[in-house]
Amino acid sequence: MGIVEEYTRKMASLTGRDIVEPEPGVLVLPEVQDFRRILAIGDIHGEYERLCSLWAQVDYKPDEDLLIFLGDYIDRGADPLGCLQLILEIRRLSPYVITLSGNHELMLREYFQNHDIAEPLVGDDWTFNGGKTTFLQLQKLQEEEPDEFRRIRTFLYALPYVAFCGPYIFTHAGLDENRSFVEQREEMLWKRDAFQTYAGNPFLIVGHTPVQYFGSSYHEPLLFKNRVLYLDTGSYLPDGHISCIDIKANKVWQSREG
Ligand SMILES: [Mn+2]
Repeated sequence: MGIVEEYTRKMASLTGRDIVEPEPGVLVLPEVQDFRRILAIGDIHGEYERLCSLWAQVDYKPDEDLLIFLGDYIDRGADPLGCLQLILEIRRLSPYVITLSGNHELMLREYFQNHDIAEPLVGDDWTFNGGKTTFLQLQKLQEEEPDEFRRIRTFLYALPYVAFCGPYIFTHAGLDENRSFVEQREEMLWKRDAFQTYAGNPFLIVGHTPVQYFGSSYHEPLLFKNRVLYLDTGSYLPDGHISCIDIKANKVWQSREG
């Protein structure tokens, strides 16, 4: 059974305000009417100043809002650790702050399958894709504040891959609605072609592929006819932003220059 059919059925049997994890990596969230706003934030990539300038505008209300981070908190920008610590602070405010994994968090986890934080940095896919600053910040943290390092590490290893919420699906990069979760678990963090291949139901919200990929003049979240919304607005690009959308009201906030 495909992922959409399977979890649409599971959602139908849910009651109350529980968050259910029917299998590791999959979250089924309460219905949309339980929240005033459904907020999603796209790729961040270590851009701490931009994240702060976005967050200052959102006016997040822990008792009323559902907030979903779409992954890629680390790598490329100057302060990935600052981003992780701010996201952890925000997460403490409510159980309805969801932090999905991006492919960069996946690359980090794969790196540490073969390498140790206490040893010198080794070149691999992750470190060549912007992971160097992340590694060096984490290495310093491990030396100076081992408890804080463990808190961050625990966070990075416990990120779900996809969240279902009523008529919406949130994941980092894309999905194939006809395949099961296990058949596409990692691919969902890398896929770029959902704007061509996705059948359109439920509404799919992704990051990963900067809107600038579709044309250099794009800076705002991009909605395709097949109901896939691309929310990565090039966080680390010179003219890029980090974006937050309220899906219900179709309102967008973006980071200011910083
Ligand atoms: Mn990505």
